[in-house]
Amino acid sequence: MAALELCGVPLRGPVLNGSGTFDAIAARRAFGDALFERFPFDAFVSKTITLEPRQGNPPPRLWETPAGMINSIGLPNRGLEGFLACDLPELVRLPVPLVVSVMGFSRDELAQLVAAVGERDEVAMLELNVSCPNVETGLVMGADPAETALAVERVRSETAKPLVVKLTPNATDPAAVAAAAEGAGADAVSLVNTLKGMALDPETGEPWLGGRTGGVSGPAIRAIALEQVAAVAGRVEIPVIGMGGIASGRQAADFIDAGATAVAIGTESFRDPAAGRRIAAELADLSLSRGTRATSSMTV
Ligand code: RRO
Repeated sequence: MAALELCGVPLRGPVLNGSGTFDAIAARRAFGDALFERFPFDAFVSKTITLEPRQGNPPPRLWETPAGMINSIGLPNRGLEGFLACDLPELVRLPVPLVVSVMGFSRDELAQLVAAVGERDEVAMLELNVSCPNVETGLVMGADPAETALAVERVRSETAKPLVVKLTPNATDPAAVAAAAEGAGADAVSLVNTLKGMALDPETGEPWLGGRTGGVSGPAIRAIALEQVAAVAGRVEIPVIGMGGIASGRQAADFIDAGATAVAIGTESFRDPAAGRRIAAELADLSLSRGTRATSSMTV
């Protein structure tokens, strides 16, 4: 029996991955069927795809910070056709529901992606990534409530599948953006994407990252993420998927106490690819010891 439902999709537990932080296809190659037997997450969120293929940003793409990292990956992906032909057939073999993350450079592009991905039976939900910090235009739809509402309104009629809007912490008022997404028909919101950041090469004083700036993630941003999750959960009725530096069951429980229905693990999976399972087990132990935590039989 499913432990919870998220937007009507039964999940065996509340621990997801953050988009782009776990390469399930490479992990399957490395670990074989053992990956399926002990899959680290209760639903799998794909790396964000775009309409056209992208190379991503020039290297270097990562910088380690105290208790975190900065990435400037720049959305490398095969594009919609390549994803449907090459990645989707691999991802459907995963033993958990599949969430496909999409990002468009315009509302029409986003709508095209949502229509094409949404019609595939293998896809349980879609994530609208309106919050990537590493695009060359510098424009982030999700920084503005009105832009976010227009994007969600534009794509809403393209699919009956649940739409999860991924929010940026780089907004003046993330709760206002969440409310705008909800008003336009989003079924859930997830947050936080990464905080905009920068590192300089100590030798040259020039930006270290090939994309000059990047997105900060990991424990360094957890307190900020927790506050934003609490603010958003206090403002919307739809489920909230909370993430930002979660590295233990105790920390996952904090996000649930702050109002999240589910949590996602991101940077911690780079350190330990099995972190999702460990954190889920720690969270379940905490739930049992408390007896009442809402992860055992929740329907949203
Ligand atoms: O690919 C990236 O550089 C990236 C994406 Br799409 C995102 O949503 N968040 C992030 O930190 N990096």
